[in-house]
Amino acid sequence: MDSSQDKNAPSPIPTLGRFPALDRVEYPADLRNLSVEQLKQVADELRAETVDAVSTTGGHLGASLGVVELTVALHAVFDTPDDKVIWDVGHQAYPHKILTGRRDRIRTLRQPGGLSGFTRRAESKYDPFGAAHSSTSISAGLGMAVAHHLRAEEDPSYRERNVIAVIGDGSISAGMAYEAMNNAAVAGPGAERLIVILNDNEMSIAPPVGAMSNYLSRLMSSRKFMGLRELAGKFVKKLPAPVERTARKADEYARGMITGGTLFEELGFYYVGPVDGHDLPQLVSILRNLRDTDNGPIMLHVITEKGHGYQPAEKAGDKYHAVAKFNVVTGEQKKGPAGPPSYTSVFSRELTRRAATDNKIAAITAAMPSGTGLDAFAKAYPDRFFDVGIAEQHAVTFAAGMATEGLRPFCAIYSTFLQRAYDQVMHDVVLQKLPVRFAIDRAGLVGADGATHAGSFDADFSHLRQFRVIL
Ligand SMILES: Cc1ncc(C[n+]2csc(CCOP(=O)(O)OP(=O)(O)O)c2C)c(N)n1
Repeated sequence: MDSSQDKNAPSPIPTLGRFPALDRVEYPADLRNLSVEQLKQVADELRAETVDAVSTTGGHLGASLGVVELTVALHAVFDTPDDKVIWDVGHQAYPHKILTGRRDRIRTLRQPGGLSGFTRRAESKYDPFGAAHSSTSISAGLGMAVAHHLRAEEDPSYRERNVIAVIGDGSISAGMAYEAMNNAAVAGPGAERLIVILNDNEMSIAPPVGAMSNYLSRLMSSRKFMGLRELAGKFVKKLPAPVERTARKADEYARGMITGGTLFEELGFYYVGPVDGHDLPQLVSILRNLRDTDNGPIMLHVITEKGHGYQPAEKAGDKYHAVAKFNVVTGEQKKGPAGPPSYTSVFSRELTRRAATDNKIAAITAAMPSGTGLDAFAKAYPDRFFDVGIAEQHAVTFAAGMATEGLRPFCAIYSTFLQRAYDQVMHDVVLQKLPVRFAIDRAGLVGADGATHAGSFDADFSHLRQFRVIL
């Protein structure tokens, strides 16, 4: 999507030097009596403020720019912080932080003593759940929704709340997201207040991989954007009686009863979409409908563009996923002084070199081909390279399976994300004495990303040597 031809195109950056609309919004309540036109101006200024702030701190820019309209619409429609908005991973929450009383500290992002680059419960009551490792939002949101119901049963003054989990198309590839969806339809009363928003920008850090990603692309291309007319059919209950029958047909069509349901409907979700995630007026009216329906759990499929509204980030989604400090006008990122070769580059070069003479070597990443240095290996040996998506547990056991058949798999995973697969390391690799090699990147303390990204348990791997697993 080129924003210069887009009807929802935000004002070009960096022409905005002042932020008259944004200046009047300290907390989400300040959005709730604004017209849609005024909200649009807030969104444009919020985008410019996000670019300007991240240019001075570095951080996750692309994902944040993609959800500016969604952030404004969510806070305008829902009664946050009592209604809960959970941002999966949390790396796209910079605009959310600006609108929730943290604008004055937004230029301390990722600095010592400053705002976290992710959501943190300790930082704000608008962050109902801390994140940084992906794919936790549906589980946490479901837990909150069910808990609200139980508490309301006990205490009649307690009001049940909407819970909104915003999850990306990359993060929904992880097993944990499916475990949560599998449970949502049967979790009992309260679960109907869960709204999952699938933020589909057809990007993870790298282009997303796997059957789910292909499925979402097909879903997107086989259906035109859902407009307000189709949406009306989704909410039959709210329509006057004479139009109900026609609307019910549209509802059945939209639910997939006539055309064949979506995967989400098969799992028991009420699927709505796809909708244009940069069309603020439409987002506001869709979210208002979802807020007032009892049809949940709901899956709202929103299409966005990573980096939307800032050309350098639109053009190179991968390079602007996370950025160093940069020049707003040119988009040029500041390079630090050259240091000694990194662990990543040495591993990348050496593995690629050895694979030339050893065709049993295979390499596995969980959605981080460039971060782990395996992109070079992928180019040279595409048949022996496997990006399994955000699926660390699967990556480890998949490698173990390969090792049983005589391959030499190298599993390259950041230390912090390997925490998710400790059971697989122990149960599937170590106890069976399978020669899987782990290249554990970003070990130890990592700085700006903070505690969630620290490889705090690396030292514990030393005891695995007794099992003669090569580490
Ligand atoms: C368990 C885990 N593995 C890997 C990562 C590294 N990571 C951070 S963001 C990201 C991509 C997320 O893609 P998506 O959910 O589509 O969100 P987008 O950035 O496109 O908004 C990855 C792989 C992580 N945060 N957590």
